[in-house]
Amino acid sequence: MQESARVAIDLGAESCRVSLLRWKSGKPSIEVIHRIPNGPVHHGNSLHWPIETIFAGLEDGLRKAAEAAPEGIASIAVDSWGVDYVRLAPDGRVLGDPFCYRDQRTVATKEAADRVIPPFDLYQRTGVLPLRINTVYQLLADPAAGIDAEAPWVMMPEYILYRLGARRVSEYTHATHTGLVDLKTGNWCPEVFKQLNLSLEAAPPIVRSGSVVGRLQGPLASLAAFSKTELIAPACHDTASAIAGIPTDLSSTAYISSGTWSLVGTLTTMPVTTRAAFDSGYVNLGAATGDMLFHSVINSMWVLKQCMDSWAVQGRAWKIEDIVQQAAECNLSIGLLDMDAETLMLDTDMPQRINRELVRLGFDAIDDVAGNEPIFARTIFESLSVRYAAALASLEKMLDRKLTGIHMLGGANRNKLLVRLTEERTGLPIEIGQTESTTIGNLAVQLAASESEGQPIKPEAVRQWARCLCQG
Ligand code: LFR
Repeated sequence: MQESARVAIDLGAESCRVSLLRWKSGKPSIEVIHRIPNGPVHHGNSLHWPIETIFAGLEDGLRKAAEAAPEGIASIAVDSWGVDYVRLAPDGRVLGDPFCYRDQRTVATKEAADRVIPPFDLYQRTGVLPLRINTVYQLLADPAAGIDAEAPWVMMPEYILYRLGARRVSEYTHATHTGLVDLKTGNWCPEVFKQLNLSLEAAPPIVRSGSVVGRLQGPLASLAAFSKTELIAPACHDTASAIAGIPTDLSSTAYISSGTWSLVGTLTTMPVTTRAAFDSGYVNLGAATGDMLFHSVINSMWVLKQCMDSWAVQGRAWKIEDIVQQAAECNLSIGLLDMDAETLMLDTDMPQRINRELVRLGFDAIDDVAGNEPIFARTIFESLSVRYAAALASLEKMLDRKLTGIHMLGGANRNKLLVRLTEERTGLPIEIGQTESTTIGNLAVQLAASESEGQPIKPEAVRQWARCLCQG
């Protein structure tokens, strides 16, 4: 009998993918069966995710998967970017489109929270840097937007699972990015909820990566391929899934997972919450395999994507491959941006934001006219590679570990220029990993869960499945 298929759903800030794993003569084959564009949308002055459009697109993808896999689909698992969540009405329906983390409402709530719990204290308790985007500051901002602070919430990928028939849960790796999980217990930190006057009852129970959280229900469940489909919480945080998808040992290697954000760091067995780690901008987040992701969260391709969107509106559309190629040929002396500048995290008018930043830092502005787009791109890549090198230098110092290489994942794999600049600035060789490592990690956790008989998944099993899927 043919081995059952499995579905991995990866929600991305720029596009969402439905991927299908099938087995042919014992060999895995993974196909992106459906892709839907995504991006935050403006409702008046605020930024949201179009949840109904996303869900409808995923349903289309799941129907395609059912058609393509007559052998049946054993499980579905969902991961996404971190920190955003959906609030639910008593009947389980969504209380409006969820906010996007870039919405500026958290500027005020973060300041208020910092007065109650100093950021370094919160860091020592939760391992999480006080990034404005974190769930904790968003939950605090809900009442001002007229949202009931007692309304139950659920993070985005767990919401998709919930809507497909699962119970409402918060998966551990993803929960750690909220800023509300106690590093010592791996559970919600009741003191932080209390000090910030947040409702602990509104938070979902935390479950381990690889937990079976229900069976597919509703109209899709009537399709033959979905008659026995389990819903699994993978590492619901996409970065944790991406790292779970790396088949090689990371003990002396750093990872750079590069997409909308770049995550630059390595795996550690214990959290590191020293002053130096805090000052260098390193977070400690849960990994699917029991250890910790210790990395810096760096604003990344968002900046270029925003520029490209703004040029496209003016009839200056570029393909990413073309702009990268021309950026590689720019021989100008170029300014360097501070990639952590708050203004570069916001949306709209990115070329102007870049120019204001360049001038603030003492460099010349770039004329925002047709033909100069690759200069903007080159400026972004140069600045990113400098930021990567700084992050890795402080990593070596903090861990007192010599790094021997970098494992690079995600979209940047296609960007030879960024790879070259990063090698030059860091002096480290780069091993190019999978572009879709998140999907591999999502599936590896599903496969490890399927043989764990309800027990915690074994790190070795996840790595073994990742190896198997990468070779497929
Ligand atoms: C990457 C990512 C990062 C997280 C950022 C915001 O997609 O999940 O890990 O810090 O998005 O949620």
